[in-house]
Amino acid sequence: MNDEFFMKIALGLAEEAMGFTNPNPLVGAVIVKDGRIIGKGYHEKYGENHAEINALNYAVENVEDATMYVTLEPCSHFGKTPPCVDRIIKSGIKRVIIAMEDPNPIVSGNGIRILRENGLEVKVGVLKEEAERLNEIYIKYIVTKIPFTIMKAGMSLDGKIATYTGDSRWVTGEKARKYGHLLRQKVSAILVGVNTVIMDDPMLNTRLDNMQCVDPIRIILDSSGRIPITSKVLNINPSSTIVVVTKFTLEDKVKAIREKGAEVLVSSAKNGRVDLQFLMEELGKREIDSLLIEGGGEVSFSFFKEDLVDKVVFFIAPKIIGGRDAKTPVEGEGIAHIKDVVDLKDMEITKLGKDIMIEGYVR
Ligand code: AOF
Ligand code: ZN
Repeated sequence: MNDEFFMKIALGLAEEAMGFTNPNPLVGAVIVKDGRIIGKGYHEKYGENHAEINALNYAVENVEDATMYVTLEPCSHFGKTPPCVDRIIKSGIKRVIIAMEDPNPIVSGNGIRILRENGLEVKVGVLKEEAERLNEIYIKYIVTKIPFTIMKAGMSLDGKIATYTGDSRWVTGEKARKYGHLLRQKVSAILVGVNTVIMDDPMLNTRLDNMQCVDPIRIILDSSGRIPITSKVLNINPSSTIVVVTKFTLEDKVKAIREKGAEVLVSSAKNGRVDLQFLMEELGKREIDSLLIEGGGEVSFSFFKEDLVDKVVFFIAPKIIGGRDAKTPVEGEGIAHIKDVVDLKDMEITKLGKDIMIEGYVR
């Protein structure tokens, strides 16, 4: 169908800005007249023009009587920019095709209503599922102010993330690891436990060829302050690192971390560990709309236990590692009964080189 054809183009445009708009949505718009595209635009960067305005500004012909395809309901409020609906109405556009309603409480239906009240023809719901998936982060954050949380793991077919000696480079292949970097691009922050920093000393930045990368904020859970002062996250771009400690961390260590240029967030404690509910609210306040959990197994289990995971992305390599002491993606004390386990839905399988990626959402 024609509407779906043009909406797909608008969705593709929206995706171009992945990583640059958080905590605002990814939005694309296409203007069509007599079956031809005469304007295209997307929300390129947080705080800048909305997609609709860019499409109007970049239009190569008079847009009067044309149709606009936009992946999110046009806004009706004065924010960083004036309301898009006013500009659309003024432009003479006749029809507006919208993929999804804006969950933002200050818009939510008002944009659609105003367009209709001004005599424009409005259709809502074209490629809605695709649009909702594209903005899964925004949809959760704008309503809850808690980050959308993705748990990621790379493992062998027998479910190990490393050998029993701790060797983990590399379990999955290059394509899967590249996809992992796309996930880092998509989110505002990456979170790991201090054991991962001690064992692997990761950089936790985004590395993608032929693409402008945005490095996420790095969050290290370190309740008793064991992070090595020499670790990369404290020495390379330390201002983007937040070390989350509790009152069980010595004042001297807090001072030493701060002297490196990283932030220390003193969290309330729960059973001697960082209180994750507190942390999530705190991150939400800092406009961190999304979080990628990259291990280890103890940290991942804690997030599941507190019901704080929204999505899982598992990369499975065609390898058997074995070993009763080899680490697995989710550890902790585990769950006693099958009736209580974490249930997933909307599972999707993609082949990435020799590996398989499985994505799903927590029910
Ligand atoms: C965007 N880009 O293309 C559209 C948005 O912070 P502001 O003033 O830019 O407003 C952000 C809100 O505008 C956002 O939550 C959503 O409700 C609406 N639409 N936002 O950043 C866009 N169309
Ligand atoms: Zn707008």
